[in-house]
Amino acid sequence: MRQGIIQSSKMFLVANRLEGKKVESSIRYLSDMEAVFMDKVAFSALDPQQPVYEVDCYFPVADNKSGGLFFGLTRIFPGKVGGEFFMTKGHFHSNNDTAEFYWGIKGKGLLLFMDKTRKVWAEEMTEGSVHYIPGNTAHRVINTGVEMLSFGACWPSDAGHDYGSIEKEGFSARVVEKDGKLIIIEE
Ligand code: M6P
Ligand code: ZN
Repeated sequence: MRQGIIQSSKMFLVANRLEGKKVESSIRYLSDMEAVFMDKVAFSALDPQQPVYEVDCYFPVADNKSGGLFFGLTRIFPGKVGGEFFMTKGHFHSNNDTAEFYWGIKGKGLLLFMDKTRKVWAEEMTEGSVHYIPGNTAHRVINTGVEMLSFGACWPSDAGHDYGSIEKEGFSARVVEKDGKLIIIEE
């Protein structure tokens, strides 16, 4: 666990409980997310090595095994590309009809849902908020605040990640700041 980036005592508690467990950590940089952001000119002016979010995952059973659960801790840096806030890539589950819990730990954001008909809706993510993501629903978290947004996740070990359609078609809504106000632009 990279203790240097842990921002709050609550985060520390969660991270501490992962100590000694087999944790797999990954970082997504701007360079991994070119297709995600709308403003290509603003994107090209930014440092591609800027981290957008980092994830620590605890996989107690083998990937794809049914019956188990996985646990994730995600931290999204504050930042924007043009007016658009930093966010996760977002995904459906490969095993489509599997659900997930997200919960807010620190910071402030929006959890964006999108079903297979591209209908979108959102829930506010704050410290202590709990979110149920039903099956067949893509999910993405957006950091709308000025500090790190940290959230927990728990999902079935046979859910899998399907990034394909989101990479190709994106979500049907974007969250941006315009004239100091947060707005959701729908397709
Ligand atoms: C949560 C979980 C993980 C996911 C991570 C980042 O921790 O949903 O499964 O990988 O968020 O989200 P994404 O995979 O969409 O980049
Ligand atoms: Zn998921």
